[in-house]
Amino acid sequence: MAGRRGALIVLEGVDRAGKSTQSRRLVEALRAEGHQAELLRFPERTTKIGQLISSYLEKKNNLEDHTVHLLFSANRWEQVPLIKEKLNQGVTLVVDRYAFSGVAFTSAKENFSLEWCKQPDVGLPKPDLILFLQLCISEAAKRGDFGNEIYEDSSFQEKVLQSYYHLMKDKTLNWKVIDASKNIEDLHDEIKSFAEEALQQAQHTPIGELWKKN
Ligand code: NYM
Ligand code: MG
Repeated sequence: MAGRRGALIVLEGVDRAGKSTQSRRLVEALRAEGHQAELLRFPERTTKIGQLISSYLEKKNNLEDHTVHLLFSANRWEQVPLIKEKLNQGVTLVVDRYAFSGVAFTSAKENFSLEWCKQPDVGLPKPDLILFLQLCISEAAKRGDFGNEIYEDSSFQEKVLQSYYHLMKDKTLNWKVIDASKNIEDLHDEIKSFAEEALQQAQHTPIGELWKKN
């Protein structure tokens, strides 16, 4: 049908909550139902900015904390033309991390306020749905070792989780909290039904702007 846009669906959560697995599963399920759906992820490591971020995460080059925060944001902005084009073409985008990861991870560092961290991402396309895969850090740690990247340790992840809880108080956003300790299938079923609901609602609402007061 002409004019139908796709939905912008974001998965968030601490490392090892299952975001990547569930994002892929959701795209497959939506396609199987005949929807157009594509997967995006942030950081998108393939661009020039993404390569800088990737080598920072791999501890191959150090970057000043504000600088890396702005690079993560720039890495989202560089995809905005594509995001808008796809949504307007009717493609639903399932996004593995978005601005909420940006804020949660940087604000877990000393001397970074939530407000400062949000600013560079103000005005990004607003997600129609944010699925928060909730898992406590001790459970996440049981899923095997965290990797070798920067931020991958339990005490930092605990701070990240607290930052997410602050972000979730924002009732202008459509957060759905999901118990990520469930098995993969049950989690998938729950995520799929929230996604279907968001797809319906997106048809009747224009693409919004994240964190804009209006
Ligand atoms: N991360 C991710 C940030 O610190 N800021 C951001 O804006 C984004 C999108 O990158 N530990 C962090 C969270 C992860 C790390 O993500 C890499 P992944 O999903 O492991 O590739
Ligand atoms: Mg990771």
